[in-house]
Amino acid sequence: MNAMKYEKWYKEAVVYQIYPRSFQDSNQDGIGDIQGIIQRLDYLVKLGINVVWLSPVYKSPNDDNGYDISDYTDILSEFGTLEDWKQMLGEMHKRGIKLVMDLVANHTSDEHPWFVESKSSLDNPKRDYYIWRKGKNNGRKPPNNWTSFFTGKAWEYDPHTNEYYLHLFSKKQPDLNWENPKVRNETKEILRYWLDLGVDGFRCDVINIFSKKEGLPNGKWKIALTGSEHYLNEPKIHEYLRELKRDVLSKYDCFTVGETVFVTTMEALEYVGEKREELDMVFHFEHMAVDTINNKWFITKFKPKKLVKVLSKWQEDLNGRKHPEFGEGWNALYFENHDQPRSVSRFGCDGVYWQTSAKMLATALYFQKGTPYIYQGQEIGMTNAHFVRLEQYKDIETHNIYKIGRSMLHFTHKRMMKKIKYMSRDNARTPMQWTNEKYAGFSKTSPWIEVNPNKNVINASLQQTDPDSILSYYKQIIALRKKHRVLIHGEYREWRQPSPNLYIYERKEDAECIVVMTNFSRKSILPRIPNVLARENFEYLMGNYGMQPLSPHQQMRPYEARVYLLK
Ligand code: ISL
Ligand code: CA
Repeated sequence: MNAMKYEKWYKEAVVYQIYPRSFQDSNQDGIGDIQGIIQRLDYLVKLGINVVWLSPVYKSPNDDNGYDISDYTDILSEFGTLEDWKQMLGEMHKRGIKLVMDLVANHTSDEHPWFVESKSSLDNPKRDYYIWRKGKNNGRKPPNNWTSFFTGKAWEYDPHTNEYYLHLFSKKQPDLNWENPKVRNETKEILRYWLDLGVDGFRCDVINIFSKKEGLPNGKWKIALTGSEHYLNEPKIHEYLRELKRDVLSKYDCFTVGETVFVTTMEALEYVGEKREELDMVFHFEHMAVDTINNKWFITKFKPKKLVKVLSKWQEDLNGRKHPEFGEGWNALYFENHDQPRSVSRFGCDGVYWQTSAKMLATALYFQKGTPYIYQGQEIGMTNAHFVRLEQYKDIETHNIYKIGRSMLHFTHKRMMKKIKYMSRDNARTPMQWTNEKYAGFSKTSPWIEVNPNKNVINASLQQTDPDSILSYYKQIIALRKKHRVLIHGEYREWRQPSPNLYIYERKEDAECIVVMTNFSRKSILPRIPNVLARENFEYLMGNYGMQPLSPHQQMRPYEARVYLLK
C-alpha cells in the first residue's frame, strides 16, 4: 500500500482527549475505566467530535499515571481487559469515531521486563535497551549534570551493576536507548500490533527528546532541565521518525501527533512539513508558557497580548512560506490537556464571566487553521481544582516540586501551595463532572482524586438541556467548522488591534471569508475594523452574547466573541 492513497482526513477531524482514570467509572472502584468510556460514547457523538485520543491504558505501576508502561500490548486491569478495549474500539468505529492511542516510547516503566533484564547484568542482551553509564569520581557522582523534568537528578545509581541509568522523568521511567536499532524495531512491533487491531493513529509522547547527543556531555546549568540542549531535537530523531513512517505508519491509514516540548515554529516544521514524511502535526508549548518565566513554576500574570502573538506566529509560520523546502505544516489547536491547568481559570475568568469567557476562549482557538483538540471537561467549562491541602494532590510532579521548593529554594508552604493551585497538573485530572450527584456521576464511590466542589454548578447534565450552555456552544462551533470549508483550509490572517486585549482574525479561501472577533478582558473595547466594510458586509454567524449585535463595529463587551461571514 502507498501512503499517497489516503486522504488527509485528520485535517477535518475534531479530537477529544480522554484521560481514562478520570472520565467514567463503571464498576464503582473510584477509577475511570474502559467500560465507562463505552457508556459515554453517545455523549461524544452528540458533541460532534470524530476522533478520541486516549491517554495510556496499558499495564503500568502508575508512578506517573500510565505514562510509565510495563506492558505495551496489554491493558491495565484497573481499566479493564483487552476484550473491553476491543469492544470499545468497535463501539467507537460503529459511531464514526476514530481512536488515537498514546505512544510512550521515550521511556518504559522500571518494571517493564526489558528493564528488569537490562539491569540484571552488564552483559545482558537487553543492557543496551537503556542508557547506562559509569559514574564520575570513581562512581560517586552521576555521569553528567542533567536534571529531570520532574526535578532532581536525571540519573539513578544501581548498586548491583555499579552503573547509573538515565531517566528524564521519574526514576521509575528509565529512558530507552533509541540509538539501538533493536529498540526502534520493538517500537515498530508495538505500532503494528495496535494498528493491526484497528487503531487510527498515535499521539507520541515527548517525541523530540528520544535521541541523546553522543557522549552525553554536561549541560549548561539552568534553573530547570539542565542538559536539555543535548537531547531536544537532535538530528537523529528525524531519521528515526522517517524510519517509523517508512516501515510502519505509511502502510496504514493513520495519523500521528507528536508532543514536542520547547520547539520553535521552525523546529516544528522539520517534523510536520509535508515534504518531511515524519509527523502529521505536533503539540508545541509556546502558548502554554505565556504566563510563566523560563519555567512552569515561575508564574507571572497572564497577558492576552502575549498569547495572541504566539498563536498568530504558529498560524503564520506553519503555512510553510518561509521554508518552502519543508512544505506546509499543520497545527494542533489546544488550550488544555492532562498536564495543563484549566484554560478558563488560566486565560479566562472562572468567576463572574465563567460561561462567557469559556465560550470566548473556544471561539478564539477553534476557528484557527489546524485540528481542534478538546480535553475532557473543557467543553463544559471545568475549572481548576481549587484544592487547599497538599494531600488532595496526587501527581508525582506536584509533590516533587513541593519538596524541592521547600527544601532547596526555602519557599514557604503558602507560596508553594499558591503555585501548585495555579499550575498543578491535577487541575485537569479531577473527575469529569457529569451530574450534581455526590461524586459528580463519575462514580458512586469516593474517587481516586477528589471531585471539584463546583460540580453542582458545572456539570454536563445541566448543560445538555440548556441551549445557552458552554456545551451547546461547543456543539455550535463544531457544526460551523463542518459547514464551512474555509474554516478547514482557509488562510489565516490576524486583524491587528490597538488594544492588547482584542484578538481578531480572518480565515479566507477564494471568495469565502470568516471573521472571528474576541475580547480577552472584562472591559468593553471598540474593535478596529476597516472602514470600507459596512454593516451589510457582515453576516452574523454566532457569538456568546446571545442576540446578534447591532453592528460588527460595535464595542466588544467583556469576554465577548462574535463570528461573521464576510460578504
Ligand atoms: O507537564 C509537564 C511538566 O510540567 C510537561 O513538561 C510534561 O512533562 C511534558 O510535556 C511531557 O509530558 C508527557 O510525558 C510525561 C508525562 O508525565 C506527561 O503526562 C505526558 O503528557 C512523561 O511520560
Ligand atoms: Ca473502575
